[in-house]
Amino acid sequence: RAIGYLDSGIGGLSVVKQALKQLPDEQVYYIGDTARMPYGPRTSDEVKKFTWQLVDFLMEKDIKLLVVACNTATAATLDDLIKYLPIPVVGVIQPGVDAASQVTESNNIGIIATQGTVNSMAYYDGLKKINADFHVLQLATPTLVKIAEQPEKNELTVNQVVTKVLLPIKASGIDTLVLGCTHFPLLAKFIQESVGEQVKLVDPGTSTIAAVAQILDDFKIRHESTNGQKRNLDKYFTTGDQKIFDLLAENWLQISNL
Ligand code: DGN
Repeated sequence: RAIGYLDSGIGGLSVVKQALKQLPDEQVYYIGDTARMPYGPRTSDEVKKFTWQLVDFLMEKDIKLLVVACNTATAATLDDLIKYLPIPVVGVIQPGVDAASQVTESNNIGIIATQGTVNSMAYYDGLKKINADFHVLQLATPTLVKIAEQPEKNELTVNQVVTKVLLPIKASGIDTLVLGCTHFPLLAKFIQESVGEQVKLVDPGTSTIAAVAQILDDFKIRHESTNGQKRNLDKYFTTGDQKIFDLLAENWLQISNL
């Protein structure tokens, strides 16, 4: 049985990328709701409704574990999913919180995310719970989601936009920046250039997949090793244009013939 991943679009592929590295023997079923992205500006109820539709789609395919590879959907829906689904469910926020709390040395942590995630205060509250001395700066950066979804990217333009959007982060003196939207690792190179080398970037996808690995072992549902030869069984679905999606996914995951 496969592990199911969902996102509002292609962002969750940044989590899948970590899965292909850390769990090469696990089959991937992915659904991106590209037709209805972005989720960031939507109400929490609307995000919940859409997320459950994606979940139902994946559950029909008999997945053994669900990764909510979208921060906005995690913030709005994770508690319900854990409560009502008969399989293990992993979101991206708590693993991101844990990773950031371990990376920071100055206790000054920045979060870039969608408006929905920022409004939920999930990162802020999670970090404060670990250490009340953490200073947490949150910034909603919806423009970056749109750039990440663009099939053709002009590097110079992307660089200029990212630099401008992240000016407040650069000026804030944080030492750790959480990429609190799964779309952002796709822009990591530009983000790192904009905020400077002294800021460490945290991709919650990495620790999310480490959490998934732990659950697979705890529930004894990890696949036996096939040396990563199962890639042809993976399936990528989108509610939007399949050709554009495949192009972006192939590029990002560096898999040909999706
Ligand atoms: N990739 C999603 C997230 O991690 O929040 C949301 C992107 C969007 O739909 N705005």
